[in-house]
Amino acid sequence: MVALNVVHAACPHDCPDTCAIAVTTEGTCAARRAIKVEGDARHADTAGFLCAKVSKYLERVYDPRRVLHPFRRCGKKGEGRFTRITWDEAIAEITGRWKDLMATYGPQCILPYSYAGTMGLVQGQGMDRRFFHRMGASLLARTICATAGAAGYKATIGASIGMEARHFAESKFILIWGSNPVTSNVHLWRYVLEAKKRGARVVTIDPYRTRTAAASDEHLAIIPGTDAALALAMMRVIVDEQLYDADYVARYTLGFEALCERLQAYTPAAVAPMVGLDEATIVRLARAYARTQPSAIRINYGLQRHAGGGMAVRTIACLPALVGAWRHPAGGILLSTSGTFPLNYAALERPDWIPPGTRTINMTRLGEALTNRDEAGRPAGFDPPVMALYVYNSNPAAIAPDQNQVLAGLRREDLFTVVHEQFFTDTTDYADIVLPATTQLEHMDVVKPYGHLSLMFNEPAIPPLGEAKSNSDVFRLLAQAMGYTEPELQESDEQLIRAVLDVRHPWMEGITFERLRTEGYVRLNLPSPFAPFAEGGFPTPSGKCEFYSESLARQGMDPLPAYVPPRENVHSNPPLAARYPLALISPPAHNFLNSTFVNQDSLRRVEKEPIVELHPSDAEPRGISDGQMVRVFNDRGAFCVRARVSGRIRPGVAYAPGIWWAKFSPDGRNVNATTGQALTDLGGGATFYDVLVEVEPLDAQGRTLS
Ligand SMILES: Nc1nc2c(c(=O)[nH]1)N[C@H]1C(S)=C(S)[C@@H](COP(=O)(O)OP(=O)(O)OC[C@H]3O[C@@H](n4cnc5c(=O)[nH]c(N)nc54)[C@H](O)[C@@H]3O)O[C@H]1N2
Ligand SMILES: Nc1nc2c(c(=O)[nH]1)N[C@H]1C(S)=C(S)[C@@H](COP(=O)(O)OP(=O)(O)OC[C@H]3O[C@@H](n4cnc5c(=O)[nH]c(N)nc54)[C@H](O)[C@@H]3O)O[C@H]1N2
Ligand code: SF4
Ligand SMILES: [Mo]
Repeated sequence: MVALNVVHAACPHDCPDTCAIAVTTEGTCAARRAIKVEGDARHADTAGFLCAKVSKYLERVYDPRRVLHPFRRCGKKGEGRFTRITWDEAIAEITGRWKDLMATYGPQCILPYSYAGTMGLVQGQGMDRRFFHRMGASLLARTICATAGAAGYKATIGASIGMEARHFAESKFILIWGSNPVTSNVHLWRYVLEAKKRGARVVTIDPYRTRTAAASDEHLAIIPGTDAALALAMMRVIVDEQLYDADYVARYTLGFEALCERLQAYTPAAVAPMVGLDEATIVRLARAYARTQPSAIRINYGLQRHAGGGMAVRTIACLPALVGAWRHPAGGILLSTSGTFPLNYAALERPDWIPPGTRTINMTRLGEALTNRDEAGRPAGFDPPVMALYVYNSNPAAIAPDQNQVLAGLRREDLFTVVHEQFFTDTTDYADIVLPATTQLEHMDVVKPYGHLSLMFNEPAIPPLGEAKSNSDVFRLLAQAMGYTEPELQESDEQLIRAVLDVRHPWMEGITFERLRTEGYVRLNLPSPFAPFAEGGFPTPSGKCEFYSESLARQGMDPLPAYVPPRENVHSNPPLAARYPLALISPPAHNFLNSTFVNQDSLRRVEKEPIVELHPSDAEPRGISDGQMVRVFNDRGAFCVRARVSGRIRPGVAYAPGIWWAKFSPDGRNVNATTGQALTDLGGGATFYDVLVEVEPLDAQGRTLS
């Protein structure tokens, strides 16, 4: 009889849901094979179902095109031609090259580059951090996704703590703001549907009629990057019409008078043309939001990928305190739950090993760092220059902004690039050495979610395929070969997990390695229902919800909520808009997860091909018809895709869902050929959706018609 076994796993992907997974295996020891991956029905929040992507996980794990051995480049950079080598050769070559470079340039010429290929604490931010800190490599500011919103939210609320997802089911009014949960947070959407069944009203604010917007009671198609102006006008109505909760404001907020002063400039009439909604709609929205308690806001990252993204999140985060929504567990706002987990990151990552004075390079500006040129082509002053890049958990050739500059950097003959990957991605094409990485089924981890409140254990279900090694295993080997003798660089995955759990905090009491491993996941010791700020207690310096932020003032920033317009927008930059009139946004495609899964045939078949969607009023004057090939371009670059013409996108906006690999794109470029390296106002974040472009039709031979 075949031995079947079920192990507890956790989805490692960059998705707020962090599903509890049950993996069924058959066979024993080295012959163990996974035969089923399904949702673990015991977990309350993820409810036993997985999204379309991860329910087909076995296709990914057992894909014959996986990287299963180390390889050395034999073609030109960008060609992706390799010959197989042994692990010993790979480790010796990498550490040999690093030692030589360090002798000439010092350790800061080495740049680690990683993001959220896995969100596991061990494989995502454990031994890698220890290793590079010990080495004294350049530090990487991991800003590509969430830092603007996190900084804005922190200024108002104090930390990434908000409503518990499950309480959305009892909300009476739900504002989905810059978020597309049907695609990117489906287990929250389940609770929204429950609320809707009980009579709640759901309003979605999004320039595109997403699946979420289409399923809402109302869709407000705002001009991208103008959300803070809308929130300020809503506050103005709420204050003018005395719809605010005066008692909550008096007890638990700071700076109400100053806020009222600030709101003077933001009448609904003044704001309406900026945001592209009517005055009456803004007034109606403000009244409904304030009067229908408990009201909940799901704010997500779509609206913070603009020049004023930090301030936009800060401003919207003021709303629930103004109307007293926090009094109820089903009222408030949810951005991310990540600040609710009081883990011991210092023990995990050993920041105390960072040599004083080590520089930090912002990952959003990878193109600039690799070419040592700013966007205008002037010397960028990186001293020492970046001479070696070690990429893991990321696919920068596809996902980083200003793709042309990134690729120019990756093509440098004198840049030594190592990429540790599960697949031959756009980035491995530029690698000198490619190393094979394990998948979540092949390594141990603990995953901290950002959409719910349980810590999740991931038991390895099967042994590594081929010669694949986990991130932590590779760093242990690299440490040995570099001659680093610290025992902390040889600790096991289990020891890393024990280190991060080693905290004295009431919310973590009793949450041990043993318990996580046995139970699969454990919810933090928080009261249920969880109403974090029902009686104030905000984790800000004042302990209150800060309409006025002294800490922003001290950084020389505006201490009050404000509207910081997009950099590239018809009102803020008319000369640029005259040349490039369309605002381009590129949110996630439904069946991909960033650039992950694009190479999985079953999922790519559903997405078909890269597209740009235009409103008929923008397509017609350009002679673009539905299904025609077009070129999307600005001063930074261009990409060619098929046009889709529909009323789902608001006029003046172009929608190009991502993140396609260049390899699967008609002209070897994706949307990031047009995005830029400019940063957000707070948090040094990326501004992927703050982009102006023009779109022109192509003829059947792919030539421009003009
Ligand atoms: N299926 C799937 N799920 C995912 C991902 C994926 O790639 N695919 N990615 C994961 C990751 S890394 C992240 S960060 C999250 C992202 O998930 P979300 O935060 O939901 O982010 P986006 O899809 O970037 O943006 C959400 C919506 O904001 C809209 N939007 C764009 N600009 C603006 C604006 O200025 N104002 C307003 N109000 N709306 C705007 C977009 O049209 C989009 O529909 O999802 C995660 N989940
Ligand atoms: N135009 C545009 N660009 C965007 C965005 C957008 O909305 N529009 N979104 C941005 C956002 S929000 C994000 S978060 C970033 C995402 O950028 P990335 O974090 O780079 O995400 P992925 O594209 O999913 O690539 C992750 C890679 O890690 C690999 N991987 C997975 N697990 C492991 C492992 O255990 N070990 C190793 N070594 N590798 C592993 C996967 O195979 C995959 O190729 O993209 C950003 N780029
Ligand atoms: S990607 Fe998100 S929804 Fe899909 S299985 Fe993973 S955590 Fe769940
Ligand atoms: Mo992200």
